[in-house]
Amino acid sequence: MRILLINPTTRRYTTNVSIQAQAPLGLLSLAAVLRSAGHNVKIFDRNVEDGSIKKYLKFEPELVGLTSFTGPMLLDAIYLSSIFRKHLDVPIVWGGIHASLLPQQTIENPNIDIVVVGEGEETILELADCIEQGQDLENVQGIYWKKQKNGTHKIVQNAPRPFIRNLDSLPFPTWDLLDKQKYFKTSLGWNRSSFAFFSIQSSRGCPYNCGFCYNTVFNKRKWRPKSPERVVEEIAFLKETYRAKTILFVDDNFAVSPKRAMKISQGIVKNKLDVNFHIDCRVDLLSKQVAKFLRVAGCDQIYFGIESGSPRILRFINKGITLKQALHAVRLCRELGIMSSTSFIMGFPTETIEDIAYTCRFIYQLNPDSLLLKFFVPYPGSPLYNYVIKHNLFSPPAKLEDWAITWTNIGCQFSKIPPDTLRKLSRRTFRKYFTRRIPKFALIFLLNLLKKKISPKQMLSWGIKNFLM
Ligand code: B12
Ligand code: SF4
Repeated sequence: MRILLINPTTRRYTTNVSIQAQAPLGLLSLAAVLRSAGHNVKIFDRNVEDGSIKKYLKFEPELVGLTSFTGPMLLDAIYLSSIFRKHLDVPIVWGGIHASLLPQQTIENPNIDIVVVGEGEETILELADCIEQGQDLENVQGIYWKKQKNGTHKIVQNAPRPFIRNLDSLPFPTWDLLDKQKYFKTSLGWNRSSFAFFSIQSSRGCPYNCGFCYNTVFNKRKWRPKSPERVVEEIAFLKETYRAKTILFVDDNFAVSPKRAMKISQGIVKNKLDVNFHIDCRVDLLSKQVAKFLRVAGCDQIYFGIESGSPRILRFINKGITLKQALHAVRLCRELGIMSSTSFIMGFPTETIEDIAYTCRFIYQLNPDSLLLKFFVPYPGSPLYNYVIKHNLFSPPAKLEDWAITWTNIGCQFSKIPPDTLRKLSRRTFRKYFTRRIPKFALIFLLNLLKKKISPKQMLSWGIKNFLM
C-alpha cells in the first residue's frame, strides 16, 4: 500500500514557538514499521519542502497520515488534510500528541477520518492492513473513527491500545526517507557539536508529574526504556550508515535509571563510537558518577527543565526539584565541560512579580551556558490545564482549529502579572543573563561566523529580536 506521512509546518503561521526544522522522528518510526511489512512509504515534511504538495499527490497515496502538536501547526495540518481530501478519496489519519490528547474533538473535524491515540507503530500497521484488505476497523485498538452508513457517519471509539511491551522490538527509524542535508542546514548550535545531528528516542514517558507536562495523560506516568544494547546499536547504525557525529536524545527523561544511563555510556565507549550527544535530564537525577560516565562517552550538552527560581512556584507546579539541586547540576556540568542548557517558564497561574524576581536572580546566580525563557501555555492533558479551567482562567477551544495557540495569541492572563509586563520582565531577565555572558557569546558568534555556520544577517536578526524589540 502507498502511504504518505506528513509533518505539517509551523513556520507559515508563527515565529513564536521553536521552529527549527528537526527530523520528525515519530513519522520515521511509523515508516519503519510500515516498510518492514512491505508498504511503500513517503514522508512529506513541510518544514523543509514547503511547496511540494503536487509531488506527493502524484504519489497517489492510499492512506495519508499527519502528525500533530498543539499549536499553529494544526492550521497547516487541517489545510493539508483538506487538500488531500479534495484530490484523493483515501482515509486521512491523524496521530501525534494533540490528536491523542483530544481525540474526540479532533475526529469531529470534517477532513479527518481516523484518529490514532498514543504511540502509533502497532496501530498504523493494523490500520493499513485492514484498509488494504477492505476490512472493518472495529477491532483496531487505539483509534477513534468515522463509521460510514447510508451516506452518513457515526463516531466510534475503539478499545484503547496497551503500550508496546518491548521497545527494542521496533525497527530503526527510516532516516533514508529524508534529505538529511535540509535539516542540517537549518539547525543552529552553539557548542562544539556538529550541526548534523540525528535524534534517537531511547525511552518513552516519565514517572514524574510536572503540572505543565503532557506526560501524565499521554504516557500515564510510565517510563519505558529501550535496553542499553539496543540504544548503542542504534547509535552505531547511524554512525556507520550516515557518519553521524552528534546524537540528540529526545527522550522525555533520559536518566530515570542512572544505571541504564551509565551502561549506554559504557557501550558508546566500548564500541568506540566517538559521537557527541545531548540529553534531557532532571537536575535531581544527575549525580557526579552519572555525569562523569556521560562526559567520557561524549555527552557535551544537557538540557535541564528548571522552570522557576521561586521555591513556591516550583512546589505549585509540582516540579519536585530544589534550587540547590539545580545549582549542583549546572556546577557539575561546568566542572566536567558539559554545556548546561536550561529552560524557565514564566506566567504560571498564581505567579507574582516577586516570583519572577526570584527567577531572574536565580538565573543570574546559576549562570548556565544557555537559557530558554518560555511562557506558560496550558497544553491539554497536563494537570495545570485542568487547574486553569477549574479556576476560570481559560476556556478550552471548542474546535480543533482554535487550538492553534501560542502564548502571544492565547489572549488569557494566567498569572497575577499582565502579559505586557510579563513580556518586559522576561526580556529584562534575558538581557541581564546575556550581558554577563557577552565575552563568551561574542567568541561563539565569531567562531560560528568564521566557520560560516551563521550568517551576519542571522546574527543581526538575533540581536534585534533579543535586544531591540
Ligand atoms: C524534538 C521535539 C521538538 C522539535 C521538533 C520535533 C519535530 N518532530 O518536529 C522542536 C525543537 C522544533 C520542538 C518544538 C516545539 N515543541 Co517539542 N518536543 C520535541 C520532543 C522532545 C520529542 C519529539 C519526538 O521526536 N518524539 C519521539 C517520537 C517517536 O514520538 P512522537 O512524535 O510522539 O510520535 C509517536 C506518537 O505520537 C504517534 N504519532 C505521531 N505522529 C503520528 C502520526 C500518525 C498518522 C500516527 C498514526 C501516529 C503518530 O506515533 C509515534 C510513534 O509512537 C517532544 C517530547 C517527547 N519526548 O516526545 C517535545 C514536545 C512534542 N514539544 C512540545 C512543545 C510544547 C513544543 C513547542 C511549542 C515549544 C515552544 N514553546 O516553542 C514547539 C512547537 C513546535 C511546532 N512544530 O509546533 C510538547 C508538545 C505538547 C503538545 N500538547 O503538543 C512536547 C510533548 C514537550 C512537552 N513535554 O511538553 N519540539
Ligand atoms: S517535565 Fe520532564 S520531568 Fe516533568 S513530567 Fe514532563 S518529562 Fe517528566
